[in-house]
Amino acid sequence: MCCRIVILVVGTWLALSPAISLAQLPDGLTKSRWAMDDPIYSEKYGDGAGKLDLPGKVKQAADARFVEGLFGWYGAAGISSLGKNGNAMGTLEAGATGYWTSYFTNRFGLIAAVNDQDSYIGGETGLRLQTPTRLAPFVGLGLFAGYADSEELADNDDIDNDEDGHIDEWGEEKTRFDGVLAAIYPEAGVHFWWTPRLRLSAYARQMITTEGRDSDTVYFGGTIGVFSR
Ligand SMILES: [Ca+2]
Ligand SMILES: [Ca+2]
Repeated sequence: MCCRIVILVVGTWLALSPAISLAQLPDGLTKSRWAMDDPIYSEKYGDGAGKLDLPGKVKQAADARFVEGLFGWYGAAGISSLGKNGNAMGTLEAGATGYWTSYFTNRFGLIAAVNDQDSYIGGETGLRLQTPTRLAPFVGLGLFAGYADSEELADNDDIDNDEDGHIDEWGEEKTRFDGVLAAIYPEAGVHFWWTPRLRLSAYARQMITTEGRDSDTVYFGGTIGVFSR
């Protein structure tokens, strides 16, 4: 139990620390040239579209091709049912990602998932294809690999499993190691560039697990990514 609390606290901090950067309004609320803080974008749109040039204004409001070469850290929170018991688990992810081109990213991270019965900890990696735009739908493929354990009743084994000085007291539990659990997933979602360096994402994944089709599950998540060049 103590281990789970540590996972939760550390994970929550990792996932939420980029959120502090959100304490500003999205860029370009009143102007279509939304990414003038980025040198590549500002060079391209230094002159800007004319007042009556609607297609030009739409283009400069949507264009996010400057993200090529950006590198970022992300924190994510989600919900899934990765454990053996099949109940909903809260998940946290944290890792690093980068733009190889304006429309292609990959990432490496860590994931932890817990509920009151199960816990799961592992690594994750994935690839995504997106439109090079400020609001950017994406599709991706990813992989989780880690190990799962769960709590089970141990009130009849003559062992003081929780070391509280009482053997087999009412409701005593022990941790059972459930083994390695991996999943591959296709995913779909959408990114929104809050600023030229801060990206929000929401997505759904269809988890195809090594535990068989009965254990397959859907995973919903949201991410904050902070980028630099
Ligand atoms: Ca005990
Ligand atoms: Ca016991």
